[in-house]
Amino acid sequence: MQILSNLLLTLLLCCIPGITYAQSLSLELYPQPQHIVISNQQYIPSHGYTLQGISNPDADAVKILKKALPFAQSGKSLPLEIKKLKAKTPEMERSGAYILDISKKKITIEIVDNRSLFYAAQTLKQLVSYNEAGKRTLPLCTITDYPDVLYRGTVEGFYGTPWSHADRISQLRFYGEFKMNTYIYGPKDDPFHSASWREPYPVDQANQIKELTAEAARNKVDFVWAIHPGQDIQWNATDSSNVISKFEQMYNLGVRAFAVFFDDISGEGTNAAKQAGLMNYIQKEFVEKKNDIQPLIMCPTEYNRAWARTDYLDILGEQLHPAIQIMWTGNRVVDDITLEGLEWVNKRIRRPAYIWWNFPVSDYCRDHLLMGPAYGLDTQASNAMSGFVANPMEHAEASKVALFGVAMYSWNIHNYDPQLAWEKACEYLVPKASIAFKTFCENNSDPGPNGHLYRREESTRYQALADNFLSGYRNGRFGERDANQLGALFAQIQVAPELIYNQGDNKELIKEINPWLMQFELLGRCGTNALHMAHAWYEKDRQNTWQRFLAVSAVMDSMKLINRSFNQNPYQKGVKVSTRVLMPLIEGIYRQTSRNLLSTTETPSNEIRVSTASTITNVNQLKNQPWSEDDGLIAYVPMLEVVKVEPDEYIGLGWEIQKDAESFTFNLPQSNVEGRVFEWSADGKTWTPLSDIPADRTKFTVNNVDSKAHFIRMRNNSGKQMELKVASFSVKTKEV
Ligand code: 14T
Repeated sequence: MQILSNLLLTLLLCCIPGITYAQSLSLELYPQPQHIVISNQQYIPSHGYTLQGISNPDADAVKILKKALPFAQSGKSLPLEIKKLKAKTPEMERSGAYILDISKKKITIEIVDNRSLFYAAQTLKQLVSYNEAGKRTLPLCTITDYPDVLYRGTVEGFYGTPWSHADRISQLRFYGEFKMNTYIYGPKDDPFHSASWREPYPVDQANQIKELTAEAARNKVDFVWAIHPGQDIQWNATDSSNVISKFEQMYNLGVRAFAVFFDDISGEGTNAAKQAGLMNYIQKEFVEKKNDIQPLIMCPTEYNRAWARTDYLDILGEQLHPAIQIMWTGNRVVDDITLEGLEWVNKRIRRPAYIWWNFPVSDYCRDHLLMGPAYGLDTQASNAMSGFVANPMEHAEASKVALFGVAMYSWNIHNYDPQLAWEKACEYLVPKASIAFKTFCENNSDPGPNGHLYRREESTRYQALADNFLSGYRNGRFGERDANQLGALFAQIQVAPELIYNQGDNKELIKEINPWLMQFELLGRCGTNALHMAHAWYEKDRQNTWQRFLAVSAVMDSMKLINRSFNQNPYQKGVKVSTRVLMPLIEGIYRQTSRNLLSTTETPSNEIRVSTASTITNVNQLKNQPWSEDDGLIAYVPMLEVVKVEPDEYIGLGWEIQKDAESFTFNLPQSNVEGRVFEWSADGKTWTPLSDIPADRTKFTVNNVDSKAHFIRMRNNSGKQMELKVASFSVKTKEV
């Protein structure tokens, strides 16, 4: 009925001269409103406006309105009427829904709540433009708008350096501007959230949280404070009241929304019935008693489909109070979001899942930036989720590129266009050098190989070009047209950082991405030299080829230096740019040229020394886990997650014949070390126990490993499942 009458209205309006129905796209509103009826007329208000209608309209919204519109000081004025919205559909009853009508005689805003007025004001702000005479103009239109998803925003849930106070303030304002209403506070490395969850915050940090709740309220964002107690919680009355007293402290600081996270833990804390019991207790003893608190949120232990192998989710579905929301990352820890996957989990948890999207979080690929579009989100899923929050990078400003997309998606799902959102985000963040910034972002979006097997498109516009050019060059040709296009690209890349530095608008952003900007400039230089080098070789100019070869080598050395000097975290050290298409292209040209120069007859495969070190394991969860080799140290890349090792499964490393092990180090935090054996082997078939490892240590170094050893492993010999974390597992080797 509603659709029909909308249609009729639209048809009717189309018949009136001068009034047409247009796609909201032509209005350039972000996020895109649900329904717009617009005339092609711009209107210059003849007088200032005066507020009418409901008393005490939201002060933050009024502030925005007063900035956007001319307001009457005295004398003649136009009415800006604010009234209660009489909803005809359930969507229009949602918090934040509004109708904004601009006619020549008045502006009317119909609202559900304060958030509605605030959002209507944000939309109005975007509608105002200025004519040549500098006068404010407005389009005559009616906008009927509501969010597709009830809770939209972010979860600061990553490992690594938590966001700064200033970062968070800036985020909250950004969310308000683009109609996101949720910020879940849960940085893994805040001790008062996780490791020391029972302790109250010290005064200075408590004050900052108080400021954040106030800033959140001004931007109509729910500040959700999360606790992560699962690693050492005791299922008894003392710890139940410990959680409540911590929540009380947070309540007194202004927090009105709460979450409990049970992710990435092992042992007793993972019990579904106990978790549900605690959540229901909080619901009854805290939420229902206060009655000004938002619905509780929990992050389950089995928070993605790949890990949901037991009846854990069914127990939650049955026992958890229906008002409590359950978070979910999708089919895997880091993955796209599909309707099918949502329907699968919703059936089990008996409620629509609250999506925790692990993008653009980069705590598993810390040497990369994820600056690409937020894509891979099902546009048919609007009724299948209660919330959609994204876990960002520790780089707060840089995360806004993806978060802008999250705001667009969660407000208006079926009209979501990831590419458009990405472009608008770049223009919004770096308005004076948006082209340079887009160049930076489109070539820095893939995480590289990682344990989650999650990859993103990068440099896709140049993929075919790069492949063609390189295969031609390997076959003795020089694709001139391809080279010209690639040359133009590398020139653009080289100047992009300079343009971004000079526009000076967003200092914080520049600070965060500076090492990658430096690297990106070098990439441009390196690419240009590589193309010149290839051309010189093709022209049979050996001397010039050598000269360019040395130039490329020098730039590559500079890149290595940056890689070794900045972002030296213990996980994925360094600074990598454009690793998917452009860096491999340059390396390919370089390698081919070095073959060309060193010997014109030699077959290529001989001179690349491939390391034969590798991980050896039959634990499924570890099979994709990358390892690193640096200065003779062969190591698992440290992992954050709990690994389950079944009886007779093992974790190990192997290395090549030319190397001897000097020492072996492990750090495997685990609840139970019983039945664990460490073994070495020369051939990977017969194994000998490593003596002198104390039975109770989870951390140890063995200094005299047998020189015949080429494999070392830890095997579960207990007959029971074992849980541990791979904080380190490494062998120090030397060449023999
Ligand atoms: F709670 C969750 F929904 C969740 O995603 N937890 C963590 C999260 O804090 C982290 O930022 C994210 C991305 O690395 O992944 C989750 O934790 C993991 C999971 C893994 F499988 C960390 C490392 C892993 F290998």
